[in-house]
Amino acid sequence: SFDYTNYHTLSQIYSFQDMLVVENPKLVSKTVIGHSVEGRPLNVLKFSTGGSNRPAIWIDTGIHAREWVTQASGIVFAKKILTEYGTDSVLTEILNRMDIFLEMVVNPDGYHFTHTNNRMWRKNRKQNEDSSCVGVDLNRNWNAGFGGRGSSNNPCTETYHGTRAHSEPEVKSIVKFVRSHGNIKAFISIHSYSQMLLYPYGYTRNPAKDQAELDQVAQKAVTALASLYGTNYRYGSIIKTIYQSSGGSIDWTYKKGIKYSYTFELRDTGHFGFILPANQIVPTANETWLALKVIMDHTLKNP
Ligand code: 0X9
Ligand code: ZN
Repeated sequence: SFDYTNYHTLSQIYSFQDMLVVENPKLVSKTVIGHSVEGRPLNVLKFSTGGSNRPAIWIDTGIHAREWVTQASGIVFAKKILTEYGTDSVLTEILNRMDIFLEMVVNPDGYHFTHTNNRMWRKNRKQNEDSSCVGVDLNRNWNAGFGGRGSSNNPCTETYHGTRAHSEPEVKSIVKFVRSHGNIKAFISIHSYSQMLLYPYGYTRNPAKDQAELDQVAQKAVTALASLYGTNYRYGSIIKTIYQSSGGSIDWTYKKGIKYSYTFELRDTGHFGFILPANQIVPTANETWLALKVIMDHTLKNP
């Protein structure tokens, strides 16, 4: 059986996804929403108990390659959804009326590269034109304040935004999926590290029109998270809580009308940073799951 207490290679994660589908065909299926720059599949797991085009929750992990605890937590979330359906009343109610989509490895080329070449790689693996520097920051490539402060037009930097909004297939595939689905009610993008729960905006100091509600739900979510092991999270808008960043995913989804758009920054606060020891994977995922259920439950109850 699968070892949730260790980090895994990309091919191990792909096999895990296929195994889940084989073992739970009534609850989970796999959709390939596109292909990465280097041609790898962009797999999304769909957790559903039926219906058609039900209101849905989107969760993604691994948009930044080196944030290994996020892809590892995505694996734990998938397993939890399957074991808690029918046993946990909150998750059961959610899945009886909504679908959950989980993209565990948004940036497969970058993730592979962190295993083979450079553990600290962040961006995708685009060969930029007129530059020998590789990669676009997939969390600066979205059409929300694209190209603004908190992103860079220099391909050699870690926050290079790319040539135009949605230029990168890893981003464009999600954009197309969100648009064609049309019924996504919460969009949660998971990063590490800093222990923060963030809501729009990142590109402007103008408050989101739903700021009061987003803030209340965030407070409830971080309280649930802390209830397990006492892990302390800060919460607030991206620009006020972490820093200005333009072209980020949840600013785009919020502007598209997905009210419950959130970004997590998982453990820790910098002691290990991106190189979080594997013995923290399961505790990190467990506490995060409690916060995710608060957001999903609120989404279900506020249609
Ligand atoms: O800079 C980022 O993209 C995120 N921090 S990280 O250290 N994981 O790279 C912050 C993301 C919040 N920004 C937006 N979603 N706009
Ligand atoms: Zn990140």
